[in-house]
Amino acid sequence: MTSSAYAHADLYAEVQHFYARQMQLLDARKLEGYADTFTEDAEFGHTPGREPARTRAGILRDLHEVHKRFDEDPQQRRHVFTMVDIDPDADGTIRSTCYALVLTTRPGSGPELVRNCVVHDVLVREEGELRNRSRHVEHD
Ligand code: SDN
Repeated sequence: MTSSAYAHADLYAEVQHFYARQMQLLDARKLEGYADTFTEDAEFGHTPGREPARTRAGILRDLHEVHKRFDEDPQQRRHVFTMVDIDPDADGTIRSTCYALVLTTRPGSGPELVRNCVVHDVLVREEGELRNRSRHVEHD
């Protein structure tokens, strides 16, 4: 394979690392930290039929609302990103499509696969750091 085929190998590793940090923030319910990985004007749609959240503050409000249901139904969620395919644009924007497996484990039970998703991201760089400008999650 010519080197051009992996011209963005470093960027690919950086995106993977960004995703790992993002999902560990979400799964640890560090919702402010997770919201901080989006731009101020970001859009985030994660559930079919639910209006996407807009702006970082709106995303944080939405995540707190979605997580309220876990108060009555304690479970540990794990969002596992796989099959990451990135498409960097000349202007530095990165379109990224990947799979997200959403696993949940309730007290006394084994893990369950509860969602099989395709994630459509647009990533940008702010002050040298990757951030989501948009994320749209499709459920299989
Ligand atoms: O951040 C994500 C999410 C996510 O936050 C989700 C939420 O609830 C909050 C990245 C990639 C995938 C997802 C998927 C979901 C699923 C969604 C609703 C549900 O749990 O069914």
